[in-house]
Formats: sequence, structure tokens, C-alpha cells
Amino acid sequence: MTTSLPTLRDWVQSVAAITLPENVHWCDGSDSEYKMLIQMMTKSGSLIELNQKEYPDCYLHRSDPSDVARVEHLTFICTTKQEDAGPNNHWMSPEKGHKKIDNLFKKAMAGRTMYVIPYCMGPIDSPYSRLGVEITDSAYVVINMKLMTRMGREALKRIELEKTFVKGLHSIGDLNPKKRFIMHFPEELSIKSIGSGYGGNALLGKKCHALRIASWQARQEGWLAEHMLIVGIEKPNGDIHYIACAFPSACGKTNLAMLIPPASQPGWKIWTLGDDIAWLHLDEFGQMRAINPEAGYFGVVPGTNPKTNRNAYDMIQSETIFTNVGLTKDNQPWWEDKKTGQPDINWLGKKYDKGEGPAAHPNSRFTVSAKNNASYSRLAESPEGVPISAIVFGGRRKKLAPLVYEAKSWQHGVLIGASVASETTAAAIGDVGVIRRDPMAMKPFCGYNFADYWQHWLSFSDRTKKLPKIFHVNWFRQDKLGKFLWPGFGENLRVLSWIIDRCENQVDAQDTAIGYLPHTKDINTDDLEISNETMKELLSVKKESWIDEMKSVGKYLQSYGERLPNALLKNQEEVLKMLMD
Ligand code: GTP
Ligand code: SPV
Ligand code: MN
Repeated sequence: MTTSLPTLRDWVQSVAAITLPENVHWCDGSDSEYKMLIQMMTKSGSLIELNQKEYPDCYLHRSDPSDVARVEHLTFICTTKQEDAGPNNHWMSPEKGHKKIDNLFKKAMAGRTMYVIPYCMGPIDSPYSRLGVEITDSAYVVINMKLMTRMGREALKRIELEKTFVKGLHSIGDLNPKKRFIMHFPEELSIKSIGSGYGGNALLGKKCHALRIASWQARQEGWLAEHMLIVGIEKPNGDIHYIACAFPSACGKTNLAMLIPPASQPGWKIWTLGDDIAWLHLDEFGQMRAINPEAGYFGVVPGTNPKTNRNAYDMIQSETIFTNVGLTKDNQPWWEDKKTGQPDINWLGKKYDKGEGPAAHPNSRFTVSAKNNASYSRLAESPEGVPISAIVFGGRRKKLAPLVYEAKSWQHGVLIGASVASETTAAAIGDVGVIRRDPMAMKPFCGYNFADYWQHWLSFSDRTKKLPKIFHVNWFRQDKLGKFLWPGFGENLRVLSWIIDRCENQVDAQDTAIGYLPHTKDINTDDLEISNETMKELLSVKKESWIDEMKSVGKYLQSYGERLPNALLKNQEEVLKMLMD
């Protein structure tokens, strides 16, 4: 296989001339190609075949112990002007960026196969979809891209027709963290990544393309590329509402996207469209519609069990690639909170010893095709996407943020999104559990200046009167002993149900300074072991703490300087004033 498109052919040739691979393999995306790669990797030891009786077609990959998560400190946005990347990004000039990374690509693929992966982000026939080609020397990346994107022949056909595509160049290099960089050149629609084989660092269709580059394009073209799940919530009467939720990494998107309604809520059904990324467009009638650019899930393994997430648990019993989990004696994958089996070998491949940390790495992941999800919505394949009723922001907040509240307007909602803060998680290298601002859950993923991004968000209210309502949720409030106050997971449906009632104007709310809060009676707690006091606590707004919070938000926003949209600061001042009155 090769291509009739000269720009693509020339680029592939020029990359080969620098990286000097032994072979070049154009990926056709077929099942036989996938099988061939699995066989090859199993032979070489880069995949371990799992117990095929219990876990058919499942494999384990162990990454380098220094290469287990995204690396935000090594991720750069390379734009001509530094202000365009903004204070939210690490910046390098395109000239310096190319120079630095091109040096590392010299002979990087010697003795290896170079794979060329044409892919399509979004349904292959959707006008909202975008195309890319990833060149990589990692077979692990190829098999993951096969599960995560529409890749191969069909994608190449569309690339040849449209002639525009994002160029992604990736090599695992020598995995030396000192020679690891993830660079984005939004002005050239290109990505260069070296030195890591893990997740968002290496599967370039995901965070690099579908968020960082796409957010840049989206601003120019009038749409939004967001770190959001998309889920359809079917009410007992058969009506379905689609909502999009932005929570930071490892804060519950996959779980919410596959939620199983608890037995106490009969008649409700959940339909998954996406678990990580949403592309949002206004259609010709001014309705916001969402597509999921991905075709599979790269999900957090620890914590997945039949009680927390039956769908995900069942989905990863077959045809799944596990990365960095432990093993039982009979070669089944094992992770913390799996609830069955015992670990024998840890994620590093050593004998498991309780004193030496968890059996599965906290950021261990499963990769699986969306088709394996029992709650997969057939509309996820629909070219026009689904209409969005509500946008929901959230994060991990031990204190402060109530279980749920609603923005009073689109502008106020943008302020709520811009104010999102959350405890850091194992999804990125660095400290865990530290509160940081993560506006719209996009801190690591927005490919341009947040000030311009918020302006872009605000501009949507000039274009339509039919915008979704905006909410904020927090499943992670804790008591003094560190226990979660809210049961979470399936029970989150009780909160979603209130959100839907609000979208349908079925229920009134308490008008507070921070937004509309539910009356305690309007969150159904039937069959829940939760006291009235706890519910009150979960829905309480502590004035003094919120005043501090809004002041801190004000400081944060002002750190964006002159580019900061006035409307945002005005909204922040209004909330603060109401709190102090
Ligand atoms: P990324 O893939 O990194 O973007 O993460 P995500 O946002 O999809 O998070 P995910 O659903 O994988 O959840 C991350 C962790 O949070 C898992 O260990 C879950 O068990 C836990 N979690 C998810 N939802 C809830 C919840 O409602 N309550 C509590 N207490 N924990 C949750
Ligand atoms: C995240 O960190 O938000 C993820 C995992 O979804 S990764 O693909 O590594 O970005
Ligand atoms: Mn994510």
C-alpha cells in the first residue's frame, strides 16, 4: 500500500530519510493486520498473552517504568507568537521546537519498522470528522490506534479526497525521559512526539490531535473540541437527553458514560456515545450537536468492578489490551478493587508484595473498541451527532463544591467552567491530590491561550438562543475521615435526573449567589443509605469559603492579563458581590 497523494507520499519519504527505518508498513486497518501485529508482539515479548479461557483475545503490555502517564512538563505548543499559546501552555517557537526535536528523530527508527497510520477522527462519513496520519515505530501504538480510531484504507481514501490531514510523527526513541518531548505546531497542523510509548503521549489521534490541534482549528472554524464524555440518558417515558460532561483526567468520565442505573431507578437507560472527547458544533438551526471523534476507550483500570461499573467490567473481559496491570497465578489481569482473584505478579513483572505498592499502576489502562460496550449508542456512528441538552463541569473537590448546581446564564456557565479546580491524579506524571485550576478540564489539552478560549466559548451566545444549560457537579466531597459523602457511580443518575428536570423546566430551584441549587427534596434518595444531614451538607454552600474561592478565581483570571474577556471578570465580580451582600 502507498498513496496517490503527493504531499503524504513526500512527507512519509522525508521522515524515512531522517529516521532510517528498516521497513515501512502502511497500515490498512484490517483485522488480519491486527492479528499479525499481536502475534509478532507476543513473540517478541512486548505483549503477554493473558489467560485465553477467561480473557479471550486479551493481552498485557508493560510500559517502561518511567513511562506510565502523560508528561505535561514536556508538552509544548509551538506558535509563532508566545501569547497565542498563552500562560496555560509551555511554549517554544516553531523554529526552536522543530530543531530540538528533529535532532532526536535522526536515525531514531534504525532497525525498526516505521508504520504509517491513516486515521479518521469521527464517523468516516461525518462532515464534522477530521483526518490525520500518524507515523510511528511502535506496534503497540498501531494496535491501540486500531481500537481507538477509524484507521486504515477507508481513512486513507478520505484523506486522498480532502487532501488535508494532521501530520503526527512519533517515535519511542530510547525512552530516556530526558529526551522526551510532545510538541504541537498548530499553525502547521502537525505534531511531533518522541521518547514515550504511553497513552496520550503516543496515540497522537487522542489528546494531541483531537484536543490540542482540534481546539485551535475549532476556534478558527467556530466549533469546540472538548475533554468531555457524551452520554444519552433515556427516561422511563422513552425520552432521551444527551449531555456532555467535562471532568479532568481520572475524575469519572468513563464511569459516567457507561453508568448502570441502580435497581432503585427502574425504567432508566444509559447510552454511551463517548467517554473522553467531544466535538461540539452548532447546526443550521442553532442546536448544539456533539460527535465523539474516537472509536474506542483508553480507560483507567483500577476501581473497575461489577459494582462500580458493570458495563466496563464486562466490556474488558475480551478483546482488550491491558497496560500496566498485575497478574494472578493463572495469568488473569488483576488490579486494585477488582474484587475477585489475588495478585501474584505486579505491573512491573515482579512478584507482588503488598509492602511495595499496588499490583496495578494507578494509571494502568484498558484499550477496547467501543463496539464491545453493551451500552454503546448506535447514534455514536451517526454523521450528524446528537443534540446536547446540558453541559456539565466537575472535578475532585474534597470540600467546597456542592453535589450539583446550575449556572444562571451561558456567561455565568463559562465562568463556572473557567473556575473548575480539581485534585491532580495519576493520569499525569507529578504530584497527586494537589488542587489546581483546570478550566473546562482542558488545562493540559487546550492548544491555545485560555483567554482566547474563554472568549470563544462566550461568543456562542451571540450565535444562537438555543444553547444547552450549564451545570457543575462534585461526586468527591469527603467527611472529616476522608470518606466520600456521596455514593457516586450508578447513584449519580439521581443527580442527572435533576439536571434533566431542570432542562425540561419541570422543577424549581434555590436561587443562590453561586447558582441554582436543588431543594434537598428534589434529589431522590429512596433506597439510599444517606442521612438528611449528609444530603444537606452535600448541597450546602459555605459563604466564607466561597468568598475565598471567588477571590482566588478572580486572581487566576486576571493572571491572563489584557486578553481576558471582560464579561468573565464582570461575572466573577457579580458573584462575589452577591456572596458579600
Ligand atoms: P481519563 O480517562 O483519565 O480522562 O479519566 P476519566 O475521567 O474517564 O475517569 P474514570 O471514569 O476512569 O474514573 C477514574 C477513577 O475515579 C476510577 O478509579 C473510578 O473508580 C473513580 N470514580 C469514577 N466515578 C466515581 C464516582 O462517582 N465516585 C467516586 N468516589 N469515584 C469515582
Ligand atoms: C487523560 O489523561 O485524560 C486520559 C489518558 O484520557 S491519556 O490518553 O493518556 O491522555
Ligand atoms: Mn481523558
